[in-house]
Amino acid sequence: MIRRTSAAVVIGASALALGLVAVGGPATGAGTPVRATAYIRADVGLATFNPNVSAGSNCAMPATSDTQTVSAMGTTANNVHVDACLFGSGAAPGATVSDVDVPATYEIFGVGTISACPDPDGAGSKTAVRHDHDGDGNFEHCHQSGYQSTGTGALEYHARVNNTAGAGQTRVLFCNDPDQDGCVDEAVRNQVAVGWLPGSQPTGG
Ligand SMILES: [Ca+2]
Ligand SMILES: [Ca+2]
Ligand SMILES: [Ca+2]
Ligand SMILES: [Zn+2]
Repeated sequence: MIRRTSAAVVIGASALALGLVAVGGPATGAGTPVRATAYIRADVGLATFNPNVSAGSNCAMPATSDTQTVSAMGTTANNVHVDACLFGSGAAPGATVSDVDVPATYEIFGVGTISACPDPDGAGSKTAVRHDHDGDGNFEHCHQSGYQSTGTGALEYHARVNNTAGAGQTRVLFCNDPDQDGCVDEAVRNQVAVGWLPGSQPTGG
């Protein structure tokens, strides 16, 4: 971390010498993460609106648990939107978006699956991939090479979890994951939990 900080200062100084720096400090996205925050997004105004999650839930004021009725078989109707941020040592305590753009993983335990793991920059060079390492038909990993680059939700990491299998709990770990093998071995991590309530009679399936 000390080496990275020094490198960032050197880059900042050389850029300053060239007259390119309007504000101080390293560029957004540079640096080493020291803190992660995951939260449940209420999705106000969307079909997936989650009325019992605080509308203001974000990386500064995270809602960390939710109860949700299971989605009907074959649907993602009641999926839960889990967002996250990674912060470097220079981030303000109340920062609501990431200042570090590095590889991250969502990893779930319990029931359900990761139903969405969006590519952070669409056709750009960043990547997102889901894994079902144990072959049980559910995706327990979502690996992303960086935060969402542009648009609504930029500078945050995004995923969705879903469950059609019945009542239970999903624990969602989010972490900076340099080795892309999951969060259990990582120090910079955070989590949320979703409790799933039995639904009405499943349709289809
Ligand atoms: Ca891409
Ligand atoms: Ca699996
Ligand atoms: Ca790891
Ligand atoms: Zn994986």
